[in-house]
Amino acid sequence: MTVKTALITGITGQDGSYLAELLLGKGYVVHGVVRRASTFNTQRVEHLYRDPHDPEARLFLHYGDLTDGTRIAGLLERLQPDEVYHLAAQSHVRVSFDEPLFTGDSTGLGTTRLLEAIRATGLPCRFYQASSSEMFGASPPPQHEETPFHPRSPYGVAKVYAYWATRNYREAYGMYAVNGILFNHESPRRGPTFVTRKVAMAAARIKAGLQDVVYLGNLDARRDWGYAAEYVEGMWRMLQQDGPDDYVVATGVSYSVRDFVEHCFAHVGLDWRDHVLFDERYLRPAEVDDLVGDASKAARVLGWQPTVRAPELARLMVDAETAALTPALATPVGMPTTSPVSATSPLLELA
Ligand code: NAP
Ligand code: G4F
Repeated sequence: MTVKTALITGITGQDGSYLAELLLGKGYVVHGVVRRASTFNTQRVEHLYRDPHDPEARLFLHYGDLTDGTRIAGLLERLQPDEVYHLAAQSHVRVSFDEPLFTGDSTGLGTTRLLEAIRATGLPCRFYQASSSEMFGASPPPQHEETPFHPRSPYGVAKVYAYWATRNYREAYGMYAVNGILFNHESPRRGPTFVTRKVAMAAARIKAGLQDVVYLGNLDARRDWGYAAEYVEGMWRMLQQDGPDDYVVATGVSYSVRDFVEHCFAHVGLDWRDHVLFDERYLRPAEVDDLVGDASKAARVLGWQPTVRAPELARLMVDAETAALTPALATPVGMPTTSPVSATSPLLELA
């Protein structure tokens, strides 16, 4: 049997790490693009990594940045992947209001750099674009593949551009290029400034007596939160079909931020109202009020279905944070190391 080769951009992120696990488990050789930083940013994949001199090694990492198209093209030409999963992006919505140009360059144009490199090298690979429910923005729920886009942030605008670039390369050049339109998905590996992880960390730390309060913004927004480990299976299935298409991946159920907070705090026996304070710095200039995905096409065509909903997600994320704080249980769920940032890092306050 031929061994397939995959290239993952954003392998150091939440989804990249789960996808790398999935593909290695299926026997793939996996190449990941890592951007250079002054600190190590590979914590989420360290448990998968083996010395490249080891004949058993099947995960290989390469420096590269979405803003450097020449490097991306060079990697594609050298590695000749069968499947490219393009997950890298400036993925934080609030930060995209602070850095709209960088977000447009990396999250938007970064996709065209990859597509154009694939076209120019003539590589017959399949391409996955990490599209987002944030593209629907103000369009009322439930949202599905035909729902008009109305993005509400520079991030959403950049993702709409990348979505259409993917469709355009499919239509213009016959490429197997798909958009996975994923609704919010979370896990213990979620970045600590996204609301679910921020709240799960706070609930565990407050219960342990390490802090008293957590500051949040809009508690009324509703999100369709699923479990990231399940969503990467949907990505893989999209690239195993006879032809390319676009798919929504979601649970079909939404909860408010307030609901999620309540589930996290109740799980450790606390009343959230005693510990949550408002800070306007966490509000966005424009908000996405209500996201509820209709993933019936993914269920019908891909046979993909989620099993974890927000209340269970809240519990498993709080349990992982509690375990990370408990020396005897120091290996957090699914992770070889603890959080990539300290829970008191000033960076946590920025978004
Ligand atoms: P994430 O944890 O923020 O990971 C983003 C990845 O992109 C990281 O590996 C990051 O590297 C890398 N990256 C950022 N800028 C880069 C650049 N200029 N060059 C190269 N790499 C760069 O995001 P995620 O939650 O795994 O999401 C994966 C993808 O799905 C993203 O495109 C996101 O926008 C999209 N998406 C996510 C969700 C969700 O709910 N999670 C929903 C819909 C769509 P560092 O590790 O060095 O920061
Ligand atoms: O966790 P969030 O920052 O995620 P958001 O904005 O929905 O974006 C995530 O999901 C998108 C899919 O729809 C992805 F494309 C994107 O890459 C990212 O993964 O915020 C969720 C909600 C928002 O309404 C926000 O206003 O929580 C609200 N919120 C309230 N207080 C907060 C906070 N969000 C953050 N990050 N921090 C707060 O303190």
